[in-house]
Amino acid sequence: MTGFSDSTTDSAETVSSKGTVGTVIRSHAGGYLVYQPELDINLLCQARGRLKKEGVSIVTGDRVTLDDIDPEKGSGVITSCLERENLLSRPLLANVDQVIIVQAIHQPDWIALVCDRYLVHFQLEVRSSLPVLCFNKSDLASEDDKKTLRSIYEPLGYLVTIVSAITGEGMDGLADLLVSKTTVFAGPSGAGKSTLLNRLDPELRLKIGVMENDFGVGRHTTTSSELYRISKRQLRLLGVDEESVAWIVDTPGFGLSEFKHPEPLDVVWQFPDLAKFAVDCKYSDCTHLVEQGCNVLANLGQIDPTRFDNYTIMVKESQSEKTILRDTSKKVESTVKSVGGREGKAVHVPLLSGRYRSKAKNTERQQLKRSANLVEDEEDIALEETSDFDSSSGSSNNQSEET
Ligand SMILES: Nc1nc2c(ncn2[C@@H]2O[C@H](COP(=O)(O)OP(=O)(O)OP(=O)(O)O)[C@@H](O)[C@H]2O)c(=O)[nH]1
Ligand SMILES: [Mg+2]
Ligand SMILES: [Zn+2]
Repeated sequence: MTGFSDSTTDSAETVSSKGTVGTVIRSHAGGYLVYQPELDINLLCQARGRLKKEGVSIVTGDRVTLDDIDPEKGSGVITSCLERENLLSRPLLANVDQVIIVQAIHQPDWIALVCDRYLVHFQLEVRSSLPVLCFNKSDLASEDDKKTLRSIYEPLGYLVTIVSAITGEGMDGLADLLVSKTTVFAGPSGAGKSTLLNRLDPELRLKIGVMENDFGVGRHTTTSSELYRISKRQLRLLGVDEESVAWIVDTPGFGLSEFKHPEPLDVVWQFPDLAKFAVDCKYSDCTHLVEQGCNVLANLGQIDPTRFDNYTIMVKESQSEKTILRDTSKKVESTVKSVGGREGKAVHVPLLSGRYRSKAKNTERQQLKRSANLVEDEEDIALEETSDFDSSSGSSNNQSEET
């Protein structure tokens, strides 16, 4: 891991000049920890006052220019933030090269819908690279389980890697994927993300969850995000021969409300197995769920039924999210009304607040409808998100709110 180097005064003078670049590896109240590669040093930095005044936000992963570096004190000043390649919303993180979605094969059992939710989310968040699928706890899995997982996702174009953080199976292949990149490890709580990262570099000493029961449902052991550097030495131990480092980020599992939804008509483009038929669908506004003559429905025989079910659930969720947003914006509009004639002569006056008038029947009805929809949706989700290895594991896991 990164340590303070024994830099000389010469190098201190060199880096004092404007334009030295570093990477923010952690931000916290009152400052930023910035890695400066030429000095191989972590610096505790403040943002220049001007940046604060201009409201420039700096987040973990940002590349920043530095001034007034003092290697002895380990301090510096951030003078500007370089343009970002991308920005993840959760965790708030800039310049991510790839996302590895980690799921346990068992304990907790792998769930196809959860897997598809993570795929769609990160395809939307990081458009420059397809997520990698990493199935962990191979020590608990049968050869059939592993074959099943490969047979579902490899034909869709995803890279599938099967590992065990406990036995070390597949870890060298995983390390190869990280070279010279910034990689986010995401996935359900209890999948073993932190354990995997500790196996990649034992010096990280990330906190690991203690499994509650035999089905091992985790409870968000990881709560904040930071960029960690895996050293050349550690990568060499894992069989990587390139002279390079890797940056990795551990993240906590998502709650259901944290997944991103595309517009209902765009969900299909996040499912490559459906998209290849959707491009030839003759309707421009087709959800590919019910329409007569839809080209996706005409080719259902070639689509994995579980994937199609998951697609259906996500379109419906996206539709109901849109309805809620529309209802909310109608409510905002209806707080102003236009009085006093047509064209330009009308004035807009705020409506009396709810306190001063009786509740409109319509609003009440909408609110009731909305809560009924939500309850129905949540029940559907809870019912649907059960293990997809039921037959092999002999167990059935209800999906908890936090995945
Ligand atoms: N059998 C087995 N257990 C594992 C493996 N990897 C992790 N575990 C166990 O799974 C549990 C959860 O591991 P964590 O690394 O905390 O999981 P996480 O994905 O980081 O969870 P959150 O931080 O809550 O999102 C721990 O008890 C680990 O010991 C593995 O390869 N095999
Ligand atoms: Mg963790
Ligand atoms: Zn269609």
